[in-house]
Amino acid sequence: MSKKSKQSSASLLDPASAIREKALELKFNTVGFSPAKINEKNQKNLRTFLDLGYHGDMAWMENRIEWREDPTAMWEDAKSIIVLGVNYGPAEPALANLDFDDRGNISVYARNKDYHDFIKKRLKALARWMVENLGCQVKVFVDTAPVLEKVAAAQSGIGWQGKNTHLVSREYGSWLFLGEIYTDLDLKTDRHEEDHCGSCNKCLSICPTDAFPSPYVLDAKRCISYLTIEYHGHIAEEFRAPMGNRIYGCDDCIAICPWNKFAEVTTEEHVFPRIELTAPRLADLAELDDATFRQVFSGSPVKRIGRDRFIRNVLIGIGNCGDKSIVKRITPLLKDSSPYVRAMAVWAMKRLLDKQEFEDLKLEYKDDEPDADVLVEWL
Ligand code: B12
Ligand code: SF4
Ligand code: SF4
Repeated sequence: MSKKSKQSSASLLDPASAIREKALELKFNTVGFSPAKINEKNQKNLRTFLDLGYHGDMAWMENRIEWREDPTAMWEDAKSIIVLGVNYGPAEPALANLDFDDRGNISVYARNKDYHDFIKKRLKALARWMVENLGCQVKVFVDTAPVLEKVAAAQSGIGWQGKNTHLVSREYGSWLFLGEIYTDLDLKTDRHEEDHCGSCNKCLSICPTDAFPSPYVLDAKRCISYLTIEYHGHIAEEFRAPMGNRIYGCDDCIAICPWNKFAEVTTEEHVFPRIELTAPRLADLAELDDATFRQVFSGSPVKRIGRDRFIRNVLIGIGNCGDKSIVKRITPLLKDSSPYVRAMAVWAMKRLLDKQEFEDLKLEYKDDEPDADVLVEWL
């Protein structure tokens, strides 16, 4: 019997085991199977989350709610969700950079290649294999589709949703990227995981912006990850000091989780930190123009937010760094073409200069400022 026909007959006998084996071969670290249903409690929670406006300006979360809460509304033949996790556990302590005020902290997942790209490729390879060997239909998703990925992952038994709402795994702690394959195969859930948070509250207490109204509930519009990555406007003053040097995303509530002591360091070279994205100097980042920003962040998820939003975040880090010597390097940004950049340049100046120096600067720049929001920062 040829290798292929041996494999096909094994697959026909036990599709779930064959899928798991193939997924591990394709460098997924963990695999689980969930029915293509979202339990009622989570359907209701999703609606409440949106009704309470916890999604902020992410209006796309209101689209296709019926697809998020019911996979068969998206695809009526869907019977199972195969949930796949990729371990991106860091080798170094994830929060170490927060101690270096003159450096920017980019969250662990964004220190090299964009995970969407390499995970999508792997999902497609697995899906193709399933079509060829199991004769089934498939659809693949990672992050951006109207899919409740953490809920599906918890239902598949690869982990549980912790009090920080993240999917926590006993083998990989907080460090799993998630991807899914919907299929018309009826695959039985063969794993189950309890909630192991117990009396721990570490993730809730560490949050710099107090983004958890209660355990298991995140008000995303207070979350630094939302503010630095998703939010297009001027970041409200109350969040700026707590942001510290977090210029892209935030890992505090996931890095603090005690279950990370069981996590393994990733072997995934796509996410090995690029040295220049690990602890870049804020002053150097502030000088990036559009072309150099694109060059430095080529292939990285950071590129998605564009230069202006990124420099907005960097200037908040600079306003928090306490190093007055940076003032010279950010002065040109008071005349930047983006009002978001100018506004945070003014705020950073206000934090770094003494009162008289700031007043002198105001005299020089304020009258030429055309934007009402930036004027508010001067005043
Ligand atoms: C929107 C989004 C965000 C938003 C909102 C986060 C959130 N918790 O929803 C923001 C921008 C803040 C964000 C941040 C991050 N994200 Co994000 N994000 C998503 C996305 C696209 C959708 C999540 C979603 O549907 N949220 C809606 C809410 C309703 O769902 P939920 O958080 O699971 O809420 C449940 C609980 O709150 C619970 N609940 C229990 N009791 C109660 C009571 C009440 C009253 C309510 C309202 C709810 C509730 O029920 C809800 C529904 O099941 C997913 C990808 C996807 N398509 O799923 C990635 C995803 C969740 N993100 C991911 C990551 C890695 C991050 C960050 C770590 C990135 C970073 N380093 O900055 C942070 C982590 C912040 C955190 N503590 O969650 C990973 C998580 C992997 C994992 N192991 O869990 C995902 C799965 C992407 C991926 N494919 O890997 N993210
Ligand atoms: S990612 Fe950071 S800001 Fe967002 S909830 Fe967690 S600790 Fe708070
Ligand atoms: S830090 Fe504690 S409460 Fe938060 S997810 Fe981890 S175990 Fe649960």
